[in-house]
Amino acid sequence: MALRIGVLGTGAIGTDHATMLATTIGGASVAAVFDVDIARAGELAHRIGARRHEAATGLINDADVDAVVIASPGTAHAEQVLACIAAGKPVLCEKPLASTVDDAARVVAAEAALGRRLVQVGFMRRFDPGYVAVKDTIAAGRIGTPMIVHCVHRNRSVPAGFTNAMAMTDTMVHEIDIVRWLLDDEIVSVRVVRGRRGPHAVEGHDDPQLVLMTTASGVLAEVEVILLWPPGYDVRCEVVGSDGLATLEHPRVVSTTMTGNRSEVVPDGWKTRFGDTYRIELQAWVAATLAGTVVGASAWDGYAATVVAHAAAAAQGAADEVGVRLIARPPLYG
Ligand code: NAD
Ligand code: ISE
Repeated sequence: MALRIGVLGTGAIGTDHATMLATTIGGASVAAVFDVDIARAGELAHRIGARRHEAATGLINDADVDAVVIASPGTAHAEQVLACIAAGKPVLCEKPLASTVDDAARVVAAEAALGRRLVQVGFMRRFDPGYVAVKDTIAAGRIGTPMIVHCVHRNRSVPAGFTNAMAMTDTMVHEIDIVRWLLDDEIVSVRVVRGRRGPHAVEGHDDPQLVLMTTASGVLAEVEVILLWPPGYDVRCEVVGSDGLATLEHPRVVSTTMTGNRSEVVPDGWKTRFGDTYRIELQAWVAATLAGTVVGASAWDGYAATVVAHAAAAAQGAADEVGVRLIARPPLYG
């Protein structure tokens, strides 16, 4: 029988996830949706043949909902994940796990007290074929000892209301997770430097910013973050090892060669760049949930990323590096 899924939040990514779950993902059906924007939720519910709920808790506790996808804003995530844990329902929560370190720790504590994993955090890059190949290359020892990671995260735009801190907690948080995952290492300190403002920088944003993170084993991870870069959405990653390089290639659908010119399309945003990655992530989540297991980033990973992201936000205004302090990792997370 198909997994009956409830989707909380039917905005940009919630609509995409719900549509994919209803139409493309094997073993899945969308039973119900909820959004505080009732009209938006109703339109989606009608289009995909799901029911619309009046409240998030109603959807989570609905006996005809087996598992939940959370795609509401980050500030709503922790309470909704906690309600899923209380109801014993598997949940795929979009990043970030929580909007404060305390809330992320509450989620870890609740899941640890339950004694079994239910939470996957939507760090979809862990399912991206390119990032998986980089990880496999490192794990096979082909580049020797990893020493430095170079990352680039250039957004073409960010939504209205996006704050300077969100450059760390909403955008750079992807690099925090990917560095921890690629290296199987914790980040212990972070430093942020702002650069010369370009003509496109939004008022209140330090744009661009360079972030330098150090891991427990001493690897340096450097990230260029630009929130508004009109040429295109551009995500890069290169790991420098003692004996080689692992470089993430841009997924290329087509390149055109004309007289004297070769070109390829540049993605216009995360939907285009990672469209197939979200599909792979959702399929893996559904398959694992039906099998009674959990894959991908755990609540612990979501917690650790939140701690580092908030240290980075604190470092935006600091001259020195900011240290990262994690609580003890509960045995549930290995
Ligand atoms: P959005 O603003 O387009 O959509 C959010 C929706 O949630 C809106 O429709 C809003 O009305 C609704 N909402 C607000 N409060 C709610 C609540 N308490 N319960 C249910 N719904 C509520 O935002 P988005 O771009 O879709 O982002 C949603 C989440 O997904 C964010 O956490 C964001 O960081 C994450 N996201 C992740 C990726 C990724 O690459 N993994 C990409 C985009 C967004
Ligand atoms: C957005 O929420 C995402 O998660 C995208 O993957 C990221 O590139 C973007 O910066 C975020 O705002």
